[in-house]
Amino acid sequence: MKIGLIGLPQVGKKTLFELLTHHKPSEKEIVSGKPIKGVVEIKDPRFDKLVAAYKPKKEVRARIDIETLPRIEKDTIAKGEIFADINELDAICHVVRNFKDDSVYHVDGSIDPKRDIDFVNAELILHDLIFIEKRMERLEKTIKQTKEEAATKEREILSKLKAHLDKTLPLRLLDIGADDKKLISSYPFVTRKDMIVVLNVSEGDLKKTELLEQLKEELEPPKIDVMQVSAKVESEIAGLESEEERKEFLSSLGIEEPVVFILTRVLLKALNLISFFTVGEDEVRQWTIRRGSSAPAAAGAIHSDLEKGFIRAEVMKYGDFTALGTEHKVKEAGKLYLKGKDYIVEDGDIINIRFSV
Ligand SMILES: Nc1nc2c(ncn2[C@@H]2O[C@H](COP(=O)(O)OP(=O)(O)OP(=O)(O)O)[C@@H](O)[C@H]2O)c(=O)[nH]1
Ligand SMILES: [Mg+2]
Repeated sequence: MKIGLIGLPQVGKKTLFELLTHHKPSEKEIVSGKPIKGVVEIKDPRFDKLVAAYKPKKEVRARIDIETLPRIEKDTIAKGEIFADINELDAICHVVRNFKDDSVYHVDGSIDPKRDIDFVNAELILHDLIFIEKRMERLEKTIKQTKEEAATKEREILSKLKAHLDKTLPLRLLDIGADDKKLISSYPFVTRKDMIVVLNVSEGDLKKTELLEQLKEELEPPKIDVMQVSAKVESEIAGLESEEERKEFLSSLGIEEPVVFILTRVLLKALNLISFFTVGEDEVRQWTIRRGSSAPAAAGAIHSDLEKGFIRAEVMKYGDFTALGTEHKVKEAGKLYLKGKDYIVEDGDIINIRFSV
């Protein structure tokens, strides 16, 4: 899984990236004009509870790859470089500036999140449209020369997609049949990606949620999730030595949850991922899989041998575990379930895979 931070110049992409990954990009990385790569650890309070209960030798959080992409500008489409990178992503995080700071310039001279969101969305749609138009020109030629049936079929699908994009709607909203999906799977359509808007606000505005609520409502139809952070202040707090101090500062600013926790939730939802856990004295670990995955698929996320040799899964529900306190008590209560190949894993399952190789 890979997400990417995109946005206009000077909106806080790098600040947010550093905060999420604890990786400070080098000057070389910054000037390269290439995506800067990092890893973000999923923060989940359930994981911390399990670690407290098992006190394992090793604790491993689930991770998601994250990149910060070069800024989007008026001539970005013409240059076209960034879109190949966007195409590699599973989800796009659009960082939008809503902080006031006269020392940081804004390309359009004023702070207007809605305008910036519309601009970037329009650029993404335009990219997909231009791609389709070019592709259709080529198809027309092929059709004229060879009357190839596949080309005619492809033209038909593309004109359907084009009609949709012409209404300034992202392709993510279009139901595309399985066969058609296969046909277009190699095309770099960026508006098919899941999308999240991260509103970067001034620290004093964290408690103001009118704009956030308004954007949530407006961006629901195009299926874009919205969250609010103050990247700069959080990274300053993250730099403080003691946990105590960090907590105090966060709560004094009305930050109930650090951004990583919020982002974790929003991200997993956008990517349609759920978590399951493996536990023991040696290791407590969180894993992510697509919602709707079967127990053998979960086993496969751990190791391919576990999927191949899958016999059954022992499953504890996270809620049962916290309610009863120990694995032993869960078992006594008859709530350690044995599940077969058809079991669909649920969010929060604590799983032990029985297998033979
Ligand atoms: N006041 C304030 N400044 C911020 C905030 N977030 C980022 N900045 C500042 O804005 C400037 C740009 O931040 P970056 O994180 O480098 O932004 P970017 O989007 O990577 O910028 P480009 O790479 O130029 O597109 C820096 O001076 C940051 O310190 C914020 O929440 N509040
Ligand atoms: Mg940057």
